[in-house]
Amino acid sequence: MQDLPTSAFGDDLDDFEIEIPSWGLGRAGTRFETYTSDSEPDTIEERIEAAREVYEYTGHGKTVSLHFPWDGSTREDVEAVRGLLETEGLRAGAVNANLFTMRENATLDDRLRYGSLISPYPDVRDAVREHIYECIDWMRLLDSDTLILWLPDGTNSFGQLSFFDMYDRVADQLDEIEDELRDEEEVLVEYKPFEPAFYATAIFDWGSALSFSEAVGESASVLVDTGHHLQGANVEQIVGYLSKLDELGGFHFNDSKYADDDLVTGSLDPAEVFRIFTTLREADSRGLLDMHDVSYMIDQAHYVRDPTDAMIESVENVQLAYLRSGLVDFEELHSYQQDADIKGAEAEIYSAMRTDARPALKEWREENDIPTDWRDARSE
Ligand SMILES: [Mn+2]
Repeated sequence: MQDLPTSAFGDDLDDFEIEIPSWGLGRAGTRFETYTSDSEPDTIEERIEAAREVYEYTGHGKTVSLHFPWDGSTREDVEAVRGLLETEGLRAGAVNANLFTMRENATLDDRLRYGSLISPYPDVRDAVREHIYECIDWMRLLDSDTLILWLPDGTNSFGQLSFFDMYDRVADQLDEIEDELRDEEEVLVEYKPFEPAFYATAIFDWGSALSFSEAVGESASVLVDTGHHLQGANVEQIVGYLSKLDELGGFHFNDSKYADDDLVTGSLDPAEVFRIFTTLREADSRGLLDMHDVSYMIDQAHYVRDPTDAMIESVENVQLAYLRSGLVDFEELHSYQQDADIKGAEAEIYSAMRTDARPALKEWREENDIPTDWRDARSE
């Protein structure tokens, strides 16, 4: 088969952007141990340098998603982060408020084990909201317009907390937080079925996230983290329905086998990434959304692989799936569907999915002076 040129795939890699998470460039741990060495980024300076490397080798990832207080705990720290990004030719992406780490103050102490916004302690809830307001302030300092909230909130037994209080506390406080945002700013509500709580999670699936994002207002939409689903969940269908409802705000890409495994995106199921992008392109072709307005991010943690290598590979897998999805002809597909021609519809999908997009990606890299073989270059 002849290699297809980039133009055959829609030629829009230039319009595509994906954010790199600062936290994903450091060494991750398991619940047993964190095997650190001197080789991986440790400080925020080193993580931002690593992000620049990802950008150099992939042509994407110019924006870095930040996590506070991991990336800083004062306004001065955030100003320093801003300077570091500028020095490396990068910019800030979404700001993530960390609602699960204890701070050196009397309020955000070990009572956080009972949750953040659903805490039974009013002073804890207030202090958590104050941290979120601080993150909104830092988001502006960084010229970012996106706040991401993932609540580490839930319970470990039926009866620990009323579902009704749980719902009301989340809804009321998200509403207050949304009121702080300006028109051009947005908050993405992320869901996850379990962990750290193992009985009931406050925002446990796309339906609950959707109910909160609809309740709190225009600035809120849902963030889909591919690893935040129970086994067998049809993520692309969730993407389709959220697009239809104009409630799809963004993505966290990663791959998983069992749960929130945070493996290299597309390493186990590259077809899922293809199906997600194909659904987004169809939504775009139907005028439901502009697929380039969706926030794409990688969210991974690596305790075996070199985190920077793993991040580059993830971006590459996303680029390949994105390109392949550009080959689907939705008019053709739709006409097969209308005729109940399943064989024709599947052939249209398989033809795109099985096309090797690597030559086109190589061509795009050459055109943009991006090294075409990072595997060799990084091992030198
Ligand atoms: Mn995530």
